[in-house]
Amino acid sequence: MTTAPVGHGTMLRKEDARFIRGRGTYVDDVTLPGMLYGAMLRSPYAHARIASIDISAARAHPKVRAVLTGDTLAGLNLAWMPTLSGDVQAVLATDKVRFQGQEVAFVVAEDRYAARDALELIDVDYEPLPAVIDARQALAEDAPVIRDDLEGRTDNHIFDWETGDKAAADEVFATAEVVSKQDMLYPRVHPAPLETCGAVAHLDKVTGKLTVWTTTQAPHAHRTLYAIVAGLPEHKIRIISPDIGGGFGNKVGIYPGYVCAVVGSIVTGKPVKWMEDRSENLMSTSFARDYHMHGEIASTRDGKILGLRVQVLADHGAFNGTAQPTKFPAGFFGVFTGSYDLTAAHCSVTGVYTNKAPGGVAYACSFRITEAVYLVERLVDVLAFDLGMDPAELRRKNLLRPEQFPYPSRTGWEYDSGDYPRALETALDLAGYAGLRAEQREKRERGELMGIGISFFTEAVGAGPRKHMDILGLGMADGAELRVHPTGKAVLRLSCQSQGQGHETTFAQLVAEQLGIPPDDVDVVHGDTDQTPFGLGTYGSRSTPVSGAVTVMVARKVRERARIVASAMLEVSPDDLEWEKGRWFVRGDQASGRTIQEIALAAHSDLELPEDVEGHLDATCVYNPPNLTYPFGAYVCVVDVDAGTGQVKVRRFVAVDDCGVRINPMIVEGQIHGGLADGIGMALMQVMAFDEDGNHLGGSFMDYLLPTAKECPSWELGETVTPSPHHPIGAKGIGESATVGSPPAVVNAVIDALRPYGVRHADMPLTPAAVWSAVQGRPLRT
Ligand code: MCN
Ligand code: CUN
Repeated sequence: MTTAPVGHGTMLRKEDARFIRGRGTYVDDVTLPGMLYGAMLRSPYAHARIASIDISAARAHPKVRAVLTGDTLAGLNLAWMPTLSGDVQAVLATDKVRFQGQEVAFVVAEDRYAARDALELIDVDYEPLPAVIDARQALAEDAPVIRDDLEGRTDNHIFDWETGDKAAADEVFATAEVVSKQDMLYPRVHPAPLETCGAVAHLDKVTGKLTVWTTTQAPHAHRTLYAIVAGLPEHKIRIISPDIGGGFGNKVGIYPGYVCAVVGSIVTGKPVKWMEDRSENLMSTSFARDYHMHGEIASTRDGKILGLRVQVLADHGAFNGTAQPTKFPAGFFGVFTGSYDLTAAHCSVTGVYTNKAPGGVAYACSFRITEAVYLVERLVDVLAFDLGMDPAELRRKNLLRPEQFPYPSRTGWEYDSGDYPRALETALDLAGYAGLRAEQREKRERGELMGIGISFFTEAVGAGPRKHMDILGLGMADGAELRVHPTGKAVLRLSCQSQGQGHETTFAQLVAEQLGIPPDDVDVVHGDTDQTPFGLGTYGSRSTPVSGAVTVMVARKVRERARIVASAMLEVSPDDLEWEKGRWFVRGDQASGRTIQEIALAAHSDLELPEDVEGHLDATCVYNPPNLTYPFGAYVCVVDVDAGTGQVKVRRFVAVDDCGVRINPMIVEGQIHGGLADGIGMALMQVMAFDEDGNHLGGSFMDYLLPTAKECPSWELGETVTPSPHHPIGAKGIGESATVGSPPAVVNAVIDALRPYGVRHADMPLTPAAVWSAVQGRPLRT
């Protein structure tokens, strides 16, 4: 491994010094004097009316300090809170419970064990109601109405949304030589970070300031939401996001437990910690996907793809709590035309309520691009199946060509840059595609099942632009502040928030590259609203596209300030100075330079500066991106399937990613490794399943399976580099690419393996039972 002392390039992660020694500070490590502990009582029913709640016995417990119910909160006008999608969600249920695991009462006690014990003393009288579990039944005439709290509500419909040109798509389909159709489900899954969600809330009665240490990917957005919900001014609220043990989208929203910890602190006058356990995390926090999709693809007989038509039924659970920009109720599903050159496309999405946990994005989703990529990549393979064509050949024929960029998509997106054929060829070469097909032919003759799956994806990451994208009215921009100390050491303050992505390293590298100082001389501060500039945080792989851009800009601003100081030092006009990494020098006189460290010190000295120049190098910036960045990639997966047991073994996985310029290649590869493992998890083993009464069947890691090293091959990575034309260093996001791109590659490989049985499609997760059923011609329905 090489180490680059300055600038971009692989260097070990600074934060690992504390993480691998167990020295991180996570929310549950925060301990305050006099701190109390909260525990949440949750509904055992998916749908039930609450007749009464008796908390007298819990209150009488000697260690209990407070018991909150929906009624207590209603008195404070806090029983309901706004969701990120403009709906409301019960903090503690007042009228009904609407999913199993919903929050009903909150106990604050002197220790965790007493708080848990006291939950058992609460007596809730439930009147069970029929539950809506299957989204396909949600709009039935006789379906129970879940959200009768909303005025005038007589059904479970949330929204209808469409994109593309319906008339143009219908015309293409009416005349197309070939139309292939497929229903498919992207099952409900969960981001399942190792650290569950929690908060320590402390309202200081003297200063009136509320401090919340909490698991959040977006501290500033959370602060504004607390301000709105609690009616406190923002400067009286401080959100601290300490080390985060994985987010994967799970920590974007605000959960009832956080609000209860805050109210618990207000009521008791003490700090209150609430930390959910694994089952609570899996059962009640943001799920992901749950998209029932019907896709149609039109093409010529020789495989020129002409159009796509898609209908989606989106299961949003009991409260519409999905996190995505306001104008996009289906997230960025609108990029479902993927990486292909086609004539017309149309899609409609209908969102419905069901008696399941709220949420809807999360799990490295790029705002629903995961679902979109899965849909189009399965459809292309279904078309290849119907045409009897090689799936690599079919993609080759239809991928966008480099000269089409910037490419205006059929659904209104502008792909910034790409060289798709090169990425595909690189992946096929690395995989040895022709050789694999030859091996597969031989194996098939011997009756062995081997499959080769390809996927090609395009993502749109880095939300803003602000004029198109906001969350609850907050435009999607980010700030950065760079302070340079007299000795030339620097502090970068950011609005985004690492959950394991290595920001303390890569953002230091960005500054180091711009200023020509060692990355170790740059301290990165994030995750504390009192110490960082406003911005919308980390999700949708937006940190590099947005915060990364503003970091480069603020460092360049510092460099320009340094130029003015250097010109005073050297007694020449700033125009006569030239920059070389780490120093300004007089053009034509290399020896004349001043290093950035010398300049920083001079800026704080008695050096005479032009009147309009303050005496330091510090700068701030806000960045409102002009467009998203569009990373892409080509994946090839090779599987062996045991026909007798239905067991799938992923034997090889080749991933060629293009995220433009890479700041730290090692970190980028780590992001890709993680995402590829996610893909194996979703494709082969993960689903949040429910029985017909709405009982959650995946409340532990015994039932909801995470992939381990045993299920993963040794990843084979390749790369191409197509810079983003509008990002200051040409970087695009990478944090979700592999999670987005890998599930269809795995599924396509398994379906390819099952070709001798005539299998054309089967839904994820392709567990041994699902594979076996598909082989029997009776695909499982989740
Ligand atoms: N990077 C780089 N060069 C690039 C692009 C990125 O060196 N061209 C680096 C970045 O500087 C950063 C990392 O790679 O250190 C990821 O960057 P980016 O793609 O900008 O993604 P974010 O930092 O915004 O991270 C969010 C993304 C999301 S949305 C999910 S979900 C997810 C993911 O990151 N959650 C993760 N990866 C995760 N990785 C870990 N370990 N933990 C999570 O919770
Ligand atoms: Cu959608 S999961 Mo990530 O954007 O935090």
